[in-house]
Order: sequence, then C-alpha cells, then structure tokens
Amino acid sequence: MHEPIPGVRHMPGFLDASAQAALAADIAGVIAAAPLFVSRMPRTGVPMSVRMTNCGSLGWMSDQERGYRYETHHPDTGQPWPAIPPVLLEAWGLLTGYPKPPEACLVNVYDAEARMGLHQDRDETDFDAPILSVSLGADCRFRVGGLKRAGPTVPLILSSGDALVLGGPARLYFHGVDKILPSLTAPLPPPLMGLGARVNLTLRRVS
Ligand code: MD6
Ligand code: FE
Repeated sequence: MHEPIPGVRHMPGFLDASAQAALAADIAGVIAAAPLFVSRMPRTGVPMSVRMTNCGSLGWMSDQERGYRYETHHPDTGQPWPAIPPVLLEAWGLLTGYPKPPEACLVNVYDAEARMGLHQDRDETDFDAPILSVSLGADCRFRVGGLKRAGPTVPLILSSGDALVLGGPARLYFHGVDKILPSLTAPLPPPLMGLGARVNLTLRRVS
C-alpha cells in the first residue's frame, strides 16, 4: 500500500490477472444490461470524452439541462441499474471498512484519447464514506491535488488491477486523468477488449 498524500491510498496490483479477468466478465454483463452512454456538461452540453454506465441502486450521470446527479434508472433503457458485482462489494468492505455497502458504481470507459478533467466527487450527501476505484486495462496518468482546483498536484500511475481509495482528508480532493498510456500495458481483459483502452470502476456511498 502506498499513501502519497494522507487519505490517498494506492494499492498497485490489488486484483491479480485472474481476478481482473473475472471482474471484466462481470462488467461486460453490466454493459450488456445497461449500455454505455455519454454524459454532457451542465449548461454547456459539451459531451464528456469517456463513455459510462453504472451498477448499484444509484447511478451517476449528467446532461445539459439537469447537470450532475444520481438516478435510479438508466437514461436510455429506463431500467434499474444492474447489481454491483460481488467482488467489488468485497473489495469495498476490505479496503474502506465502511459499515454500509456502496450504493453506486460508476463504470467509465476510456478510449486512448479520453481524459477526465480535474474534479471533486461531491454529488453525494455522505462525505464520511471513502471512495474506492478499481482500474482495468491501460495505464493512465492520474493526478491528485487538494481542496483547491488551482493548488499543486501529485501524479500517480494507475495500472490494471490497481485500487485507489480517497478518504478522510482526501475525500474531497481534486483529481483527474491526464492521459491514457495505452502503449505501456496490456489491453483490457478479453470480455471488454474492443470497447476501449481503460475501464475505471468508482464505488461510492451516496446518501
Ligand atoms: C479514473 N477516477 O480513474 C477516474 N474519483 O478514471 C476518479 O474520478 C476517482 O479514481 C474518486 C476516487 C477515486 C477515483
Ligand atoms: Fe472522481
């Protein structure tokens, strides 16, 4: 375990290759039930470069009219989100120790050019619960700062199978994905191959 900043816990290789393959199969099932969609920035309507879907009782999305929010149903199919795969619920218990299960698991799919600008995860009402993310596929250059967008940041390489927890003092720190580094790593495990270069799963307690 590596803690570059208090409250930022990076666990390289948290999932081994076979656990990554099993999780990839679970996530392929989630995407089959809840197809990937594109969220848009509030007000401007600029599309995000990642494609996303969700599992869990609540899913995160954004559109021009109504902005960032959690919804109980998929915006296109109108169906409830599929269940969070058990392996991720186990990881949540193990790595966060939080007494309640996660309500939301956002699935972000990056192609080689996709990025995620510096942001805070603050659409939840519960900031006591940490956020857990698990990555699959290509490495990326991730960046974590502090409570101010313009403050200094620390770069971090996230690789396939890595887990990252933002909790305690770091729960509301700005962070983002600068760049996908596709040439440096293995592709996504076979069940997800062809969808993109990298998948990140972000588990959150919302309420
Ligand atoms: C990503 N991750 O890794 C984007 N947020 O693609 C996040 O935005 C994130 O990894 C909160 C906690 C951990 C994360
Ligand atoms: Fe985030």
